[in-house]
Amino acid sequence: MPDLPALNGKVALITGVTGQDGSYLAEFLLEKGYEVHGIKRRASLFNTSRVDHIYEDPHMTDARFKLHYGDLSDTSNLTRLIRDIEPDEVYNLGAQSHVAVSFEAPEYTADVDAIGTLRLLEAIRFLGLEKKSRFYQASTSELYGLVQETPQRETTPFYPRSPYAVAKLYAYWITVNYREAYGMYACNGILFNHESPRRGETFVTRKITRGLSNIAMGLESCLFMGNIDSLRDWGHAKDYVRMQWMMLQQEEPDDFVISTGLQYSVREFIHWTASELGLTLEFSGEGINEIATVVANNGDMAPAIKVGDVIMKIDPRYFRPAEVETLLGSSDKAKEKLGWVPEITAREMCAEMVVEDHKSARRHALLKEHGLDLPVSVEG
Ligand code: NDP
Ligand code: GDR
Repeated sequence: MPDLPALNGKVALITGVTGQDGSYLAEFLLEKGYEVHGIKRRASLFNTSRVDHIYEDPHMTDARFKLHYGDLSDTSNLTRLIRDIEPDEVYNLGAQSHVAVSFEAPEYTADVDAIGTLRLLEAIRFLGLEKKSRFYQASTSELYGLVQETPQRETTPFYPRSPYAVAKLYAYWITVNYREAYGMYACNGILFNHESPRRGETFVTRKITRGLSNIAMGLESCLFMGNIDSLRDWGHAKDYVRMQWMMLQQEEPDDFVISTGLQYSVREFIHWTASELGLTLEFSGEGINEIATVVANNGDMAPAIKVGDVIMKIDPRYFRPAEVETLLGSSDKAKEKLGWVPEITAREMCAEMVVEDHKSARRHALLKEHGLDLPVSVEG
């Protein structure tokens, strides 16, 4: 990364550094002068594409961004890393973070998302670092699940609706417990959905921006969706990682809801994406028979699409055994105590995501035109 400021003497450790938030947070902390350590998992293919642009050759003695192999399911690995790094701040962003997948892999999700958090907290305590290492836990609006109050705030009762959310409930409370029991500086950020061009391809916003961009360029023919009536409070990941850092800079540790206070349906997000591509859609039919048909194609971003094409259908495979129908947060506390407000709207974020996904769809289509056809994964 060019032109980093002088080191500020602080050392951060990020679990989940190869994920959406981890990559933005690593950038943010480097720009603040931190030395940043991240935990990456061993994989059979390269899995560092989100942080490759800030990666530094470890042979450089002054490298400020360092990656270590590790896993939240491995106690001795985590303890050794914390002993060696002695971080001032630990950001626990690592998780099996897909709600639908947690129904397929509930035990693994509990091990990584719940017990993984305990492993980190115990390592800090066991090593006697509880007065040095501040701890941030990536808590979630999924804790509210079957919502008990709208908008949801720090005092709203939890009602988790998936193995993911139940695991995160444990992580939330063990973080509070270590704060109260051992005086640790440990905080929960209860973050509502946040997205970006770096969002994983199987989360709904990215599935839509990527899927419709591919359809626009003739690489796919139809987007298959689950519950498009679902309502979410979507923000931009860049705004939200700023808040993760702010939470660890206070005098006293505390828990905060981070949200935009605005709510949209998945169907609206499909409309926005289509509109960024110059398309007008009409939704018709009901329930599992609902479809989206193109009624106008203005502009040149979607050369493969004709008026009358059906580009979205419902596939019940994407329904969840228990759904979180609606989420809407209030970040009044974050605004009052920390002065945090989001800067990027959901609509602006959607536009940014479409630009990036359309760029890669165009590249892909060009390769295809020249006989270099790469497979497009449409599962999500
Ligand atoms: P991602 O899914 O993009 O990233 C998850 C990260 O965790 C990846 O780096 C992944 O590694 C890593 N990871 C997965 N399993 C393990 C494991 N066993 N050991 C170590 N690392 C592991 O998530 P986001 O960046 O979107 O979210 C960050 C955190 O915030 C997560 O904990 C998520 O649950 C939580 N959250 C996210 C919200 C959102 O809307 N994005 C909202 C509220 C909370 P790999 O790259 O190898 O897969
Ligand atoms: P969520 O995000 O479950 O809220 O968890 P996701 O984008 O997966 O789903 C949002 C809503 O869209 C509905 N939906 C679909 N979802 C997916 N993935 N694929 C589809 O085809 C589809 N069709 C409709 C879902 O049913 C849901 O209602 C995210 C994750 O980042 C969590 O880690 C985080 O804790 C929460 O946000 C806050």
